[in-house]
Amino acid sequence: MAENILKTNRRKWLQTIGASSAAIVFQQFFGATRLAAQEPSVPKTVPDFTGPGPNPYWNSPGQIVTYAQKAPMILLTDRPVQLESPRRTFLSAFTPNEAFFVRWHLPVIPNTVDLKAWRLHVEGNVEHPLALGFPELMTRFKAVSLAGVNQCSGNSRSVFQPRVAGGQWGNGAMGNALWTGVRLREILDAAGVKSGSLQVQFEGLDRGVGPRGLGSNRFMKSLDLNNPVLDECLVAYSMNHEPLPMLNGFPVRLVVPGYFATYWMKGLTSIRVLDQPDENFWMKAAYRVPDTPRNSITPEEMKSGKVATIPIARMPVRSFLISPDGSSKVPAGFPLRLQGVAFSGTGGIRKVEVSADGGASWRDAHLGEDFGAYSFRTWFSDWTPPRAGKYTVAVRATDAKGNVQPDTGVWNPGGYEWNKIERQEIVVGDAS
Ligand SMILES: Nc1nc2c(c(=O)[nH]1)N[C@H]1C(S)=C(S)[C@@H](COP(=O)(O)O)O[C@H]1N2
Ligand SMILES: [Mo]
Repeated sequence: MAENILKTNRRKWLQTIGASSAAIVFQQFFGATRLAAQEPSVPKTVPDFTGPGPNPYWNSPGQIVTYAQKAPMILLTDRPVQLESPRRTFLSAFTPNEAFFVRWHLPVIPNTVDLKAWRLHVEGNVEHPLALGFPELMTRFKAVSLAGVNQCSGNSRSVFQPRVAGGQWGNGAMGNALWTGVRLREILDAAGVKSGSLQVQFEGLDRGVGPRGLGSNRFMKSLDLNNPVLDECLVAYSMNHEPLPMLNGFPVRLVVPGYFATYWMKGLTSIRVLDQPDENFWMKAAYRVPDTPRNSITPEEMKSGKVATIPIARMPVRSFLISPDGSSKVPAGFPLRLQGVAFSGTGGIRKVEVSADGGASWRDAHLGEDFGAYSFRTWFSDWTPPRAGKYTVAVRATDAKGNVQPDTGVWNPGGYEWNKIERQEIVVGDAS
């Protein structure tokens, strides 16, 4: 009896696998006259018609894990939790909440938040300290929505040469969502910032000692009160029309349009107005970059110990080829659609260009819908590889300020702000 159940289940399982892999089998052995009808199987050896494989740096080579409220993600570390989004997540302009990357610094993160007890504290150098309940936050201030890319400063860190310490992210430490919330400015005005104030500090609900024993028991980041980005910041309670997943900062997080994610405080619990510069570990020691062009230096300059640093700020322009990913060899004459996303922290995307010859010649791609200056902008370009051979597809974006993606990398000890033109090898086979 038990054995029978096992067998039935095994057959069902094989059928499911067979159905989903049929397309893959067909793609990889295209040219085969027909598929084996009876015995669905997964390819065991590398078939002749596979490609060179996805760009090995695109995603970090972690194990696939499934956390509460999340789709299968690539595990970078589990304490603190760091999950990377798989490449195909970025085929659309908005990143689904369940596939949105996850990065925490401290090991103890909130599992649940009792909204009845929860308060957002506005304190420090203010006239009227506030303790806002969740319904009060939603109703007392005007609801505002904006599409915005949240990208980790260390996105793509795994390509740095020489290697640097820190989470070895591929390109999947980024995501775009429609954030809805209230303006930080309205909250600050309600509390009344006292004159002589310098910065506003944000603190999250997570606790515990940071990596290598560094940092305080609390994650805190600050922005200068005279920084114009404060007028664009939201305290967001909604992500793509849903409550935020716990791992992405439920119940509210700060949204700092155009800025790297380190400022996008999750599980925001305190907004604190300071009359002294914030010297906590996460401002004074972490997330600082050389005060040089592109925030880049050489390892030798680094060793000299004389490099002045500044807090990391806006994201440089980037673009990505999402599909094809190089895992399939493409038949000559096959009409491919090159597609992906682009964004910039310094103004919307003006242009995306693609190259099929490694950057020797370029042509304009079509841009998808414009969801605002801080959103992902999808792009596509149809391309039919004429004959068999190896092609290097490259993609480069230009933002509204005229910043063009460079063809040189950067280096800094944090492994931050990578934005070199991306390349993907595509192998085209002879189908005749
Ligand atoms: N409370 C809290 N907020 C945080 C962090 C954190 O460790 N704790 N990390 C920041 C950094 S560095 C990143 S990259 C983003 C990650 O956001 P996500 O997990 O929603 O993708 O959260 C930011 N906000
Ligand atoms: Mo980050």
